[in-house]
Amino acid sequence: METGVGMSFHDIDKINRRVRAADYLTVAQLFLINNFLLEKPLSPADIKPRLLGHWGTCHGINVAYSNLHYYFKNSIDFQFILGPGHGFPALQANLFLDGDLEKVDKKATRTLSGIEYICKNFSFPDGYPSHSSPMTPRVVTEGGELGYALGTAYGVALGHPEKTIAVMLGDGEFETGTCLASLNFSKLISGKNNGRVLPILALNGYKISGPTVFFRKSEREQMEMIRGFGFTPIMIEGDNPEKFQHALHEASKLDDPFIIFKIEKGHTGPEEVDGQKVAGNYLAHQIPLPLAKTDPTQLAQLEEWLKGYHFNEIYIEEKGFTI
Ligand SMILES: Cc1ncc(C[n+]2csc(CCOP(=O)(O)OP(=O)(O)O)c2C)c(N)n1
Repeated sequence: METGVGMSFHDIDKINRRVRAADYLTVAQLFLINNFLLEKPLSPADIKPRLLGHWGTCHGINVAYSNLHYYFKNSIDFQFILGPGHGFPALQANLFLDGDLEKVDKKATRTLSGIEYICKNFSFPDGYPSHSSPMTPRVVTEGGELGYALGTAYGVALGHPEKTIAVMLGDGEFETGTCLASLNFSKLISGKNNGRVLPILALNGYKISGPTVFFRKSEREQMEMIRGFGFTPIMIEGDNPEKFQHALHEASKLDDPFIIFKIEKGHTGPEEVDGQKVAGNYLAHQIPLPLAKTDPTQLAQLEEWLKGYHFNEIYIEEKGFTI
């Protein structure tokens, strides 16, 4: 059956399932050292002794990556660059799901043992760093120091007219001089000799400890600022695949498209912790359940959060991944 923008319900479901899988694997990397498929009730022993990493940006990355993956299939002329490098567990989850990670790291198989491997090794000495690194397939920027992703994307595009480079930017990153100055590249690098750069600004509203400036502008100011730099803005909101696919289709018809992707920070994660609003707030930025190992209430919240992705429908031990 076809939907309004020509996608079948099967395809919409396919993207949604992939996002759920990537979200689950993201949260698992942040929290779990055991019980990766939740075969038993979650216990304190299943939780990492030291919780490191950043949740808030990850769902947005998983939505963007999954939609780009669906739209561009496996084109070798497509490249993704991640600005908010602190969202590395999300990038890693996607590289794992596509089997790209396994090609460079034989232990990262798309099996329970591979899931265990990426979780145990995330942000661990001698394991994977907390951000992209030379171990990350097709990496061109580390993302630890915010601001360089957009300029890097234009660098990748230089002299490669066959390429499309989607570059995800954080709205906090969008306050750095480097990122803002790189918007000028749209006036300097274009035409038939270079690749296409597709900026995707993840407008989740918050940086580490407060709201972002761009978020507090009116929609008219947001759109006009982007237009003023020579781009045509396309604004979408939420994680509906149809909207995202439609935006990518519209972008493909433009010379200098710029997607403003409004997505709640920490969406799909805990709404409230200890009486404080977390999803849709700066408190979603890092570890939203910092006491998951020692506080039974937070442990129960984590279990409920993980179960909400229904990963058992996506990964079945005897069959492997069903996506
Ligand atoms: C140049 C630079 N300044 C400060 C930081 C510290 N920092 C890490 S994450 C973060 C917030 C990023 O916010 P945003 O770009 O909006 O990403 P998201 O909200 O998607 O996590 C900051 C300021 C940094 N990594 N790089």
